[in-house]
Amino acid sequence: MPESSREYLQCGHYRLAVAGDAARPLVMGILNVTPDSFSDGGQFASLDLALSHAEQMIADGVDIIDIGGESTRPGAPPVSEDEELRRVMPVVFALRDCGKPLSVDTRRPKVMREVLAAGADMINDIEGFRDPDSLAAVSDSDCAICIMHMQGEPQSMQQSPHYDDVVGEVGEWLRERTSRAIAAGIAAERICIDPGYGFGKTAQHNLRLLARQQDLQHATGLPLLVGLSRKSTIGLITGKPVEHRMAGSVAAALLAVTNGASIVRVHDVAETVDALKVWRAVRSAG
Ligand code: 7PJ
Repeated sequence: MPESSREYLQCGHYRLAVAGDAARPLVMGILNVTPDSFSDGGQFASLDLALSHAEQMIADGVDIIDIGGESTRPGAPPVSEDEELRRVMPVVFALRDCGKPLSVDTRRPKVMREVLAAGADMINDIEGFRDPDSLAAVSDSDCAICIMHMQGEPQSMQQSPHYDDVVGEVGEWLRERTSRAIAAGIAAERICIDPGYGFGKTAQHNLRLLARQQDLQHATGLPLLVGLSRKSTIGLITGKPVEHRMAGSVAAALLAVTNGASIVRVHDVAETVDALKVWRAVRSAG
């Protein structure tokens, strides 16, 4: 990983090594509590199922649990704030002492405030904290934030994504958003950035970003978090439906890490953890 990188990400009371000798690639496990989520079909909609899924991820070696109550798949209908809170809060309360940092995937300042008060360690906002109140909602805590790039809105983002220079534009946007976050009082060691694979991007855009991902890391000097797991670009390359994209997703996670990612957001925790162990063993033998 590049020398200019920050060595750790402050994540609530956790300090996660993300570069330097103490670091290894980290695995963020996806815990959806959305009845209409596009890849696990609401399988974990009930609290009990969500908690047993979390327990399994912990046993499998997850580093961060990312709890999401709003489906952001292309064309998904919006979920009300009350419904989002109703889905997410019980999971945060139940897992707050599980020993792993809890991230919450939300775009709403009110949800951010409530989950942080309940003990969440990280806010993962797929809108990159565009809502004017969202930076204020997180500035008074020591949570980590993930600033993700998205072109457009989830309902329409895949209609006609366009860039003249996707790597340059995404990098510039992330840099600008990061400056705003720092100006709002958020320490740089609390921030990671994400190119937002699949969010207002064609498969060609995603592949170009993945191939040149290191440039994004260099543009900001901040740790990169990336999510490619089961996404449609993997489906397009392999010709596989969403339930058969595990191997393609693990390959993409390894490439993402090779190209500078510090954290990979995945559905298949056990498989990704094993693949990264092999990756590291080879790396450290070099
Ligand atoms: C991402 C996300 C991603 C971050 C989703 C899915 C769609 N958060 N939330 N990065 N994707 N930070 O899981 O396929 O790529 S929802």
